[in-house]
Amino acid sequence: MFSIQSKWRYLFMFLGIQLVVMALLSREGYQKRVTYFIRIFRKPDTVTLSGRNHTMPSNLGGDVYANLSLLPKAHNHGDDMPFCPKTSPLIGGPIHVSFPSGLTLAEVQRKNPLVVRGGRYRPPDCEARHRTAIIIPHRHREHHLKFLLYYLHPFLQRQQLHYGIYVIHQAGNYTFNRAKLMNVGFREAMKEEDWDCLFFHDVDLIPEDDRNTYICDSNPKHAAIAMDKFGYKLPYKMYFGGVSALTPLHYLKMNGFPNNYWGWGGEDDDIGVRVSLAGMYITRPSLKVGRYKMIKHKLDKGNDVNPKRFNMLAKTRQTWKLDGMNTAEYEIVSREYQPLYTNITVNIGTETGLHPPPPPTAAKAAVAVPAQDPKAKGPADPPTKLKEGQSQK
Ligand code: BGN
Repeated sequence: MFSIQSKWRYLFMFLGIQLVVMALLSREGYQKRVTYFIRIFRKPDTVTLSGRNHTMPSNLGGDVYANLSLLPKAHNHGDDMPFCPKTSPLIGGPIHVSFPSGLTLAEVQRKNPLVVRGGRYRPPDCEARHRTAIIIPHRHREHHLKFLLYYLHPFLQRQQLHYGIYVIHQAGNYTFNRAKLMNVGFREAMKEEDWDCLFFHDVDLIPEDDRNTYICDSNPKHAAIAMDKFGYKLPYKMYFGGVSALTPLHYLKMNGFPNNYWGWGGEDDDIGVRVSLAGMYITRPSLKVGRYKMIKHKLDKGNDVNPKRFNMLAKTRQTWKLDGMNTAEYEIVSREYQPLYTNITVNIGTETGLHPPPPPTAAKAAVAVPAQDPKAKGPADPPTKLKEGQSQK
């Protein structure tokens, strides 16, 4: 017969063992439940390191800089660094994007202490699995660039990428040529480092979800599938504008991008057509993830709509091998390693070439009308006519 005292002893022992077993078996589940309850009491835009807040409504995105303060303050680049995990634990899903006034580049720099000269970054605590170069065609958009850098740096760090940001700045005032600038960016970036993926990125598009990973697919990827200006939908099936990602091999296979689209429109469609002419197809992230906010702006000076784009686009099948990476002519004006990006200023010439001859009217006047002979003055020259697509500037 058990005494009352020994009965209690056995009961306590039994309960104790059961508790230990339960704790061991359900450690993972228990942690999840505790995290769940903790998260309920947190502010909605706090992004956790576990990155398990993916179901957050998209209008309640998190602070893009959350998590990053937890990274080691200095690099630990020894030989023994492990590879980063296949899915970064810093990923947080939707990001809150707004454009506060008063932001400065110095502030962006302060918030990104691990970014080094030229806008390069490597994860401090693991060996990145991917090396991505971001190519940004640019002219007179410093205000947009500042916001893009503010969001893009932490966005890429959360993805644990080894990355570099290149701003390709078109020199002079001649009509803007986005696709040719991207050819320049490709060649100049590849000269510097063995990038395995290149993201061709408009300066005014801010990614709104860090599950949109800036790594390449087996085929060219169109990343900006859902922009706010198109109601977060693809405007048309073949759309390839905004942000796209290609490996060096994809790029060379399609002979890069066209060099002769001066002004707004059509060049991205040409690039999309090149993808299929080169025997590849376009991949895309999901609509939920490939979301972008566009920074509002007026139509650029020097980037008028290109009226030739329809004709040119109709001929891509005949022209893609003759015009592209193999014919891109340009002159580098300067290469500056800024704290947050590499700034490459380039002369890409005009529609008539890299060193266009002086305007015919001026040349004719110099030959036919000697300056000192007023009697020799012929009828007045007609006003110089601007070429199609050329800026008024
Ligand atoms: C399209 C433009 C693209 C532009 C998108 C979105 C053309 C060629 C017409 C045959 N394409 O219409 O360049 O990115 O709109 O704005 O204009």
